[in-house]
Amino acid sequence: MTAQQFVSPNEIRSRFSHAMSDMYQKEVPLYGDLLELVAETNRQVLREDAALAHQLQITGEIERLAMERHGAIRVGTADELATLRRLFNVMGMSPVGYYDLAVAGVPVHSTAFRAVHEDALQISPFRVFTSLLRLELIENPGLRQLAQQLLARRRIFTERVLELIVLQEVQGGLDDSQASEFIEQALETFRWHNRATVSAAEYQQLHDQHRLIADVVAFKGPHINHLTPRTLNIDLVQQAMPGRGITPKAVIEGPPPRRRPILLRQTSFKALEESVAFVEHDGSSVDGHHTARFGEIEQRGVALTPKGRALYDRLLQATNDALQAPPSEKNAERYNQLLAENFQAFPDDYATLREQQLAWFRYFPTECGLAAKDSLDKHTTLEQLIAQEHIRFQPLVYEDFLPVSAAGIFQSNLGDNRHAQYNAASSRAAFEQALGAEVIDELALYQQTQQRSINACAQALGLNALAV
Ligand code: OOG
Ligand code: NI
Repeated sequence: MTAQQFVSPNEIRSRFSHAMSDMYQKEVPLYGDLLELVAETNRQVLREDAALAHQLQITGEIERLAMERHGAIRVGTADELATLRRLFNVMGMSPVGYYDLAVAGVPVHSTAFRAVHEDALQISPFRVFTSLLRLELIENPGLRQLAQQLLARRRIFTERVLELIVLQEVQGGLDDSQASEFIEQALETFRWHNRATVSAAEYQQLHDQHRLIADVVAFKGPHINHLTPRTLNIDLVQQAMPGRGITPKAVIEGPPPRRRPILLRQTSFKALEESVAFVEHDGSSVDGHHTARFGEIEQRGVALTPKGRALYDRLLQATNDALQAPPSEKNAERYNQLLAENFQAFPDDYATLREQQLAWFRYFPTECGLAAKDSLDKHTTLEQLIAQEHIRFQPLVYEDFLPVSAAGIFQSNLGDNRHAQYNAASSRAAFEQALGAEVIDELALYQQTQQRSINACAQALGLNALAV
């Protein structure tokens, strides 16, 4: 078979992302309502903010906006995680970033599977936040053993999807009918099962240790627990949610509202209580319920350099220190006020963010730059070209996640007010060993994208090279 007959991984990802969204809309109709609300709000924002519409046109983000979403899953073993890595690789998704959530009281560590090149992200920015349960953090040895046994018994992948993954690895791709079958089979792993694999008493034990543990261990597979569309104005959507019968969490995670958004702001509605059947040891069923699946929205802003990220982390930490308690309904107002005050120290215009090297940007030649191409001084610098308006810059959108925000999302949806403390050290090496690969450093990806845009400017303007 020749490469021409293979469906590109980008197309498989794009098709899979749609199939996943269709499945989740059927499983959780409130997600469909949220999609509608976000689409309406995005249309309104684009109508009212011509500058933003123009910016998104230049970067191409406008074309991917409606299809932009992330999902989240949780797995229990190294084998499951390593096979997921191979499954996502078929769709051109690689593990990017390491997130340790134990420090925030959630016994998992995570990565995000996503496309890495801006051209691939443009075709489908679909990402999956994937967490591995840290069984070693279960204190009770009997319970740890029960969890291990349950996980060792289950098979979260269909036989056929495993064959198709191998086929893809051997052939180097999948043809159209194999790709369709792969999508259908891969979807099965993420489907909701309302029949638990444990008895009601076992479920209760797992649940009492940590609700998350019950969610990972007591079911047949890693059901997708939310899918998140991207909004251009999260405050508007948050305000409109109650009118649609959707109750949002108390505070929006991430930075405060700004003229120029940075990183990522997220909010969600509480997980739904769903009917499940427990399976007793005599084979009979017992009715019960489980809460795990929810809806989330996010607003993405410019990606930050290490220097910008350090400033972000510092201001967020200062806010939390001043609040002296986890953000909740009770202190939401004070939290928002403290957050806004602290973040006054973060420049809020793109020119300053760029000059101070706090954020990443993409550079584009302007019409007048292209027109002046033949008369440009070969030794001209990027800064001079910007000053002459021969090159302009646009924010490079953040494609990743934030550990403190992720922990906040986890906690609010687990209804977990206990805020457990885990002292175990962050274990990126152990995570990578389970994954069977190293995670990619997201900062290197932003730097490469920025540099490619500068190289493209140099080429379009007939210059040798340009430095930042
Ligand atoms: C993942 C929670 C984190 C995000 O967007 O930061 C998350 C989970 O609940 O499994 O989805
Ligand atoms: Ni999420």
